[in-house]
Amino acid sequence: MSRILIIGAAGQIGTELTEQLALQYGNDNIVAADLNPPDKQPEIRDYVKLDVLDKKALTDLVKQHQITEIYNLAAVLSATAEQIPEKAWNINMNGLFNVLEVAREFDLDKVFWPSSIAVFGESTPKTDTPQQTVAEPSTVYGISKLAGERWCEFYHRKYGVDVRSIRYPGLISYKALPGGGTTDYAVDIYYKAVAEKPFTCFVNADTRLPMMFMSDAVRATIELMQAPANSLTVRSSYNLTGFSLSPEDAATSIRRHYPDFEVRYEPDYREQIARSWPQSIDDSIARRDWGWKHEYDLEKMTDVMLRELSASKVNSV
Ligand code: NAD
Ligand code: AKB
Repeated sequence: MSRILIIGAAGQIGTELTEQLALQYGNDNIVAADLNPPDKQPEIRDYVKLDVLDKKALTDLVKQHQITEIYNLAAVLSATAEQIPEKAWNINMNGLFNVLEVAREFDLDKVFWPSSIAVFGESTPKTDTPQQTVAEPSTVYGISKLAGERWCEFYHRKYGVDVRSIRYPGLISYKALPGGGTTDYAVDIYYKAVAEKPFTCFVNADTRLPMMFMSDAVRATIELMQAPANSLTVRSSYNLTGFSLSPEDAATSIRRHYPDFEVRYEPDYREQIARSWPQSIDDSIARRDWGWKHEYDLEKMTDVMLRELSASKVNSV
C-alpha cells in the first residue's frame, strides 16, 4: 500500500489534492505537511509542520511514516517570486533537490512535482504551444521551473527515480485561495462577483492564458501518478490544459448570473508576466500517453464556482 507525503499541503492545490488522496488511499496512509499547517482540516489526521528546505526533518518524516510517495507542492509562485527572487529560487530549487535526493536515497516508489506554463517565455509560440519548443522564461519562477524540469529528467535517467510532472496552467478553485501567482485574478474575479462588488483586474481585458478548473487538475495529477511507468514518454513535465481564458471572457461568463457585474482594468507588472506566457497549450502528448481528458470548460466551471462561493458566502476579498 502506498504511504503518501504531501508537502505544501495547505496551499491552493494541496488543500484539494490532499482531500482526494485521503479519499482514495485512506487517511492513515496520508501525511500532509506544510510550513504553515492550517488550523482546520479535521479529516486529515497527520498534519505536520515541515520546512522542505530542512533535509534532516524531511528524512526523519519519510523514515518515521515509511513514506513511499512524495508530492512536493511547496513553492513561491510567479508574482511573489519577482519580489523575492533569491528566496524563491532557494525554496523552488533546493526544496525540489531535497525531495529528489530523499527519493533516491530511500528508493521511493514515486515523486510528483509540478511545473508550470511559466517555463515558456516571449520567444515561445503563443498558440497551441507544443510539448517541445523554445523555452526562455523571463521570471525567476519560470527559470526555477525550467531548471526543475531538467533536474527531474536527470534524476529519472541517471538514478531511476520515478518522478512525474505536469506543467499546470492557471488553476481556478473555490476551496482555498491562490498563493501569489499571476493567474490569481482568474480566481479573485469570482469572489468579487459573488460579493456583488466591482472587480479591479491587474491584467488587461484581452490577456488570454491557459486555465483549468481545480477538480480537473487534481484528477489529472492522480491519473498521471497511477499511470503505468512504461506509458510515460515525458520525464521533464507534461503540457496540460483545460481552456483558454481572458478576464473579459470570465466577466462575460459571470454576467450570465450577475448581469450588472463590473470589471475595471489597472494592469501592473503581472500583465508583463502574463503576456510572456502562452495563450493556449497543445497537450496531445498527455492525452496520448496517459489518457488525459479535461471535463470542465469555462461555462461549466463558472456555474460551479458561483454556486459554491455563494453557498459558502465567501465574499471577503
Ligand atoms: P500555494 O502558494 O497556494 O501553496 C504552496 C504551499 O507551500 C503553501 O501552503 C506554503 O505554506 C507551502 N510552502 C512554502 N514554502 C514552504 C517550505 N519551505 N516548506 C514547506 N511548505 C512550504 O501554491 P499552489 O498554487 O498550491 O501551487 C503548488 C505547486 O503547483 C507549486 O509548485 C506551483 O508552482 C505549482 N503550480 C500552481 C499553479 C496554480 O495555478 N495554482 C499553476 C502552475 C503550477
Ligand atoms: C502563477 O501564476 O504563478 C501560477 C502558474 C501558472 O504557475 N498560477
